[in-house]
Amino acid sequence: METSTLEQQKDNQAQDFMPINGTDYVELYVGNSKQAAHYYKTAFGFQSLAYAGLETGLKDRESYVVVQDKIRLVLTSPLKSGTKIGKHIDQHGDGVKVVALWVDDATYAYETAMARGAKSYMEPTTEEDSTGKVVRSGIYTYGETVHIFVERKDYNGTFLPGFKKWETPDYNPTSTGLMFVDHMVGNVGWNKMNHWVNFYEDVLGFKNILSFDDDDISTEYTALMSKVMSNGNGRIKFPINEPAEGKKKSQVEEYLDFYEGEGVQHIAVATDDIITTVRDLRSRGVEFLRVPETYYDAVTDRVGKIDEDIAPLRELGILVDRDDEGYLLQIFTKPVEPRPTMFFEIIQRKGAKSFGKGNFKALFEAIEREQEVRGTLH
Ligand code: TYF
Ligand code: FE
Repeated sequence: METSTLEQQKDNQAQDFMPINGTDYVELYVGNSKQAAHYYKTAFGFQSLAYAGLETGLKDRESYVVVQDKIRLVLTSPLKSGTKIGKHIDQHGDGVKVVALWVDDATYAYETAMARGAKSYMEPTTEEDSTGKVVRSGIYTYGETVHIFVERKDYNGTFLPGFKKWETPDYNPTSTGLMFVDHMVGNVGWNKMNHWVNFYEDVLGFKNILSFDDDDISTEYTALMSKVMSNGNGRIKFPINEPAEGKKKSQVEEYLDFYEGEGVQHIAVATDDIITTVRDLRSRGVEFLRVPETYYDAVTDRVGKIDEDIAPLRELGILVDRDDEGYLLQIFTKPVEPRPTMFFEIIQRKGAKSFGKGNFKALFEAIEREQEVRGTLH
């Protein structure tokens, strides 16, 4: 007997040995956390949330936490030389260290992942303050990136114990409409994609929901391969990219060179009004990649009728793609640090569960034009 999609979904969730509620926070190690927090407030519309550093008794590091709807970014810098954080920044530049996952039981998550072959980053640790307790534990993923499991069911504080509320009554830029992390992409080394696909399957119980080979995603010059991993309830989606041989250096290879290792390539954040969000972000100085005008001459033929007018999409450089279930709108920022490494994607899904395969060629050609300007396309 055939099982319906709904039954299948229930079945998948019943078998899910690693239930995850969503992304808890993303921590970036950066050269100047105070200024980075200002940038994410000013340019991206995040709000001040929490602080830990000298004023809370820390001696070696300082973190600012900013929030926008369900998205929490932690910006962390060292307060002295010779720290692990400082070494991370020296090797990689600013970048994502922690992709934290919200779970109901961080001890169970850790023990299960460890029994299934994970490498430990942090044993289950309980931290408390007057509002309750949080249990955190952590495992390594690709490169020096880690997943921290966060159990906060018995906690009522602002962010985590050890942080105090960060109040900035004189400066609170408005939101730009960013709502939650839709997906986060990892760039891994040559022929390492399947290794990390197996890691997410074996250790965390994720499933491979989509695959792109170098024929799907090759331009005249560069190529890459990608597999999208999803947890049981679909709230966590991690595409994994590896470089493929092309005539010139692929964007994944450029990333690996400049990041000096594997790491997070982009953070895709969801909005429910991409035209307003992108117009706002641009007015605040966020820089986006652009595809040629001719992209818009062919867009209606390719995706059919959509709710939005083409004119503002063309004006702002927003891309559109369709799959069996609906369509999506997306756009990519330029890298947000000096090295051509991490960037953001803004995405609005209107039914589509895919990742914009129909845009890959135009997008990757736009990335190549940036590589050309940097002198790294050879
Ligand atoms: O997450 C994705 O798969 C899409 C497409 O360098 C993509 O956003 C893939 C690779 C890349 C940029 C975008
Ligand atoms: Fe993406």
